[in-house]
Amino acid sequence: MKVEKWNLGVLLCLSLVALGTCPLRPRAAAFAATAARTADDAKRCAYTFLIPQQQITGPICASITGPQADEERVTRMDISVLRDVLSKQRREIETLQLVADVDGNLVNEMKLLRKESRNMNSRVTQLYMQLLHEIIRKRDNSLELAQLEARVLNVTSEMLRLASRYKELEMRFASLAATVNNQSVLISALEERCGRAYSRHEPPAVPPLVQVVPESIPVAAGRFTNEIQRDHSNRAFPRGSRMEVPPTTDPLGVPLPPQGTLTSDGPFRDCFSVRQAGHSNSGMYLLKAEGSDKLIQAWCEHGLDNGGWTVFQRRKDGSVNFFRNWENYKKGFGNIDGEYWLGLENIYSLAKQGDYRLLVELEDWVGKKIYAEYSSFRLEEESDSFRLRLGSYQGNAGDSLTSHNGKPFTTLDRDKDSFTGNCAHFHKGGWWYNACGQTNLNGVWYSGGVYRSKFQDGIFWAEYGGGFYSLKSVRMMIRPID
Ligand SMILES: [Ca+2]
Repeated sequence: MKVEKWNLGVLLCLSLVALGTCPLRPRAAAFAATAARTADDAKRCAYTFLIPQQQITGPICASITGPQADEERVTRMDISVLRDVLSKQRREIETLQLVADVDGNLVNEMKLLRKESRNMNSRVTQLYMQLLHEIIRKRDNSLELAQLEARVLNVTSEMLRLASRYKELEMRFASLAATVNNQSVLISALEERCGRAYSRHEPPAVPPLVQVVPESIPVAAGRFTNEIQRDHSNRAFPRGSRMEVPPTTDPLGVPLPPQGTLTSDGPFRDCFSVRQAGHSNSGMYLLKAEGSDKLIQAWCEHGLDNGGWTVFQRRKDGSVNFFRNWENYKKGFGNIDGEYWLGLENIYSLAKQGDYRLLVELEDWVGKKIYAEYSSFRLEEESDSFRLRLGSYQGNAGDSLTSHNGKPFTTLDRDKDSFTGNCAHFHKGGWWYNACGQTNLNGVWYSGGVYRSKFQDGIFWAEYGGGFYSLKSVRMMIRPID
């Protein structure tokens, strides 16, 4: 019964479809008749449907709205278009996927590159810093190098200079050595001749040694010493009979003179005039003797016995060689503020201006000062070899100079003494020798007092210490008689 009803419905439907008013919905129609594929076919209804036998258990619904419009129908073409579109979209999606994958790879790559770039940047910065450091270091190095080069150049030039100087000195040395050699030869020849001369007559003449005052030489101090010494404090030299003056003070009881300098005043006729002009400082002054055009630089001593003393000879430290020839003794030599000899010419000119007296000041190696004063002093002119003219003695040093009174001056190259040989050779200095004498204040400056030598060639004053005691300092000075 039911089957019949279903079949009836289908038929009805088909007929309605034929009329274009099939009540079945497209889905239902498709479901019901898979064979009806196209709209044209449906319109024609020329198909035979084989509907399976199905038991209808529920009510059969018929559509009351009628079939849908054609444009809303899904056709095979639509589906195919759709499929095309889908496949196209799928391809596009695949393409996009591909692109996306590629992009992703690119992004990763980009990230890696960025990271690498960052690393590279830091590396570049590091290298840049290193480079900068290197540049600075090299600049410093080049500066140092330049300095070193300059120093090397300096040292090289200095070396060259020294080398040339050395060569020069070597040549001079060679020349001096040759001179010395020649002189040695000459000396030996002369010695030989002397020997022959003496052997024919009598034994070689050596000047008689002046008396040594035995009691004046301290035994404990060591008798023979002429080595250069700096410490003389142990060289005691007591001389009992002449210890009236304390060792540390001046023989005339006046404090030691201060050092002075040459003033702009002057020239003066002598140091007494300097003193009278109001100058009370001892020092160098410019003098000009009456009747002479020659200016004389001399040391004026104003700290001794009211001052006004013109110092013409001074020994104090052995800094000046006094073993010199006539010309030197005539003109003068040495340093005005140190050891010096004013010159026989100058002494002569000064002393002939009036009546002068002479003061000889002596100092021993314990600092004791003694003096010998002569009431008058002058020299004869050069033609008479500056013969010494002395007055009477007074003082505490003993009179060792009177024996030289009236004697001409002798130097190593001008022998005017009364000895067979030249006293200046034996006593190593110019002096008014007799044959040869009791004193020579122009001898060798021996340090320490008692000295050892073949001849009495020290600065000795026989009456004070004997011939083998060399005084520490001496001064000879003149002043007009009051
Ligand atoms: Ca002689």
